[in-house]
Amino acid sequence: MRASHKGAHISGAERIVDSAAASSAASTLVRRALTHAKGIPDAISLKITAIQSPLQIKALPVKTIQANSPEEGLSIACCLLRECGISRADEVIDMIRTSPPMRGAMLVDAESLYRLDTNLDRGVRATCMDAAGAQGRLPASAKSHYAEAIVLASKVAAAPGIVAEICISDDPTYVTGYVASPSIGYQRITCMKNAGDPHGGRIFLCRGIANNTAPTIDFLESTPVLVTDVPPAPGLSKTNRFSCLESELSAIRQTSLWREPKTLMPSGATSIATVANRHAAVLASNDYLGLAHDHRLVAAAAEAASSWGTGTGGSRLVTGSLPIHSALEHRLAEFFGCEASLVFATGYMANVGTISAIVGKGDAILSDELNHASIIDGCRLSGAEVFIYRHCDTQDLRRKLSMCSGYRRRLVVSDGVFSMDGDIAPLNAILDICREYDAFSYIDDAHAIGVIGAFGKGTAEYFGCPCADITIGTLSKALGSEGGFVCASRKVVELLVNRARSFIFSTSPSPAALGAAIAALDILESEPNRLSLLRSNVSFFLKSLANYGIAASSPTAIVPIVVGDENRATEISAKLLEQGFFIPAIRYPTVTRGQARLRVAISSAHSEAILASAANAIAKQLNNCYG
Ligand code: WAQ
Ligand code: MG
Repeated sequence: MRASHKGAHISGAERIVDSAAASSAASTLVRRALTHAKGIPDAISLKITAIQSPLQIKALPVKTIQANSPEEGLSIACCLLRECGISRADEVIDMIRTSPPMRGAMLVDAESLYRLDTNLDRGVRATCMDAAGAQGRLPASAKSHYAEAIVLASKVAAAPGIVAEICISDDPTYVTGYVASPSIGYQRITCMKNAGDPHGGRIFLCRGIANNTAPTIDFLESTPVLVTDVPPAPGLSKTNRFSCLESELSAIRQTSLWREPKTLMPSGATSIATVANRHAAVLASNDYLGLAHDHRLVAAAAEAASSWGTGTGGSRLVTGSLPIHSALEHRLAEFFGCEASLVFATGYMANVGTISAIVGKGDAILSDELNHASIIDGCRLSGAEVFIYRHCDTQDLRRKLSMCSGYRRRLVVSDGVFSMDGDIAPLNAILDICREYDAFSYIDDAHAIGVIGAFGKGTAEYFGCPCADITIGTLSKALGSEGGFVCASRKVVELLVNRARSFIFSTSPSPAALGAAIAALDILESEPNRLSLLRSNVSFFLKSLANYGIAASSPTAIVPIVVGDENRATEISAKLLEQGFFIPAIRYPTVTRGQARLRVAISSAHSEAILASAANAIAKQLNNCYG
């Protein structure tokens, strides 16, 4: 097949197939002609020739060599040509670099470097060849450089008198070329020219045929050849393909921001585990009420799994909504006193999906500077204009919001309890400001639920004020399960079902997680003593720290102990683990640079003995480091 436009060549390709497959091969080639990147042809010529039993030739072995620049690639090619016995290899490289555009290859004598082909504008064309079997076949439209080149090079290497071939593609986007010969095989070189350079060429180097080139040219142009055992298209070798990642990784290592999860073997209780092979008290978990190991949650999860299965099989909109999904949502709406609720697979998804569904281009978001990453990501994804106000600074919020009257919608977003600082957003003041400037209010109560408020209902209950228009919660912290949820009006929830992409395109939470969450809400309601235990644990821990002269405060379960330097925070955390306390160091980007800290998470499951010894160990470490 040859396709052209106004006489100019666009594309060409050939196939060798059984006669029975001729018509389908023909239509494949025509389709390719019509969809070639170089343009739409005004003429396609298709020639079908009958051939008898083509010669079978085994494909050359393939190897890929990484080159980082055209200079490097060409010097590798030069070395490979020398390996093939071409002593004037550097002159061959010059020839191919300066060759005029041709449809075929130069046939060059390896000793004299004279051209032996006679049509200097065209060169010699290797044709009448194909890969045997489906492997290595041309895709219908796009040309596969490798698949074509390995077939051509394998035929050329088998031609009488040919000792080596060098090739650079004339495709400006394709910089990989090769040197091939019967002795060295097919050696791909990943960079032979700069991207964007349309220059390419081929040289067939030969020996001993200067007086009679006919058998060689005849073989190249007219002998039917099927190339067998074509190796599949090679990627670059792994080491090369991933080497750019390695430099990124080593950069992270050097900035002392390297992260690696520690293996944790639970003991059956929230407060104790084996962490990185060390028996340790755990002061890291958001399981604030010690429910994740409560036998009633475990039983509820098991029961839900046995009734409803372990997985939901997809998004609720596609594969259906289980009764246990709506059971939990009714329970959540009832517990938090809102019209409706919607469960997401994670709290992260609840934030990302909800924010980007509620606001978009033409809207304004006012976001506290210390909001959780999932809020930040939701804001970015929404396409709304984002204005950051100073942490819990209602004056700054009001000033910025007052300048947003020109936007379609305004949304004020804040954590209820800030995840790395443990302080509480001034919700009542925020609600007043939202009312004044006709803005939606949005509170993420992930670290508030099960922690603050008389019944653990979060920030609104804590202040005794109405809920925000939209409240986000998670099932995964004080509720000991997994997943996120939204509490809002029915309208908001209906909008989310239709617009929140993290809801629409995620598999819905598993029955086990939902069952455990329902059990957790029951316990939260029936055992308010857990909340008071958590609170007395927090104040006991703060008092213990104060006894060592460490000023820390928190109205919630999160006690940040700011160290500052990232390295030092990591070191202290590692030392504490050696002494049997798992207290993570929190660093940038979770907190501002230079604000690295130990984040102590208190649970009702901690004993006072654990808290006292943890305070003691922290004090020793801080004194060591400061001293
Ligand atoms: N016979 C002889 N020479 C040819 C032929 C042919 N059938 N087709 C092209 N040439 C010459 C012509 O001068 C071109 O300018 C030059 O070769 C390059 O041709 O493993 O795409 O078709 O990934 O652009 C190498 C693949 C791809 C490396 C080479 O060559 C790999 C390529 P192109
Ligand atoms: Mg080309």
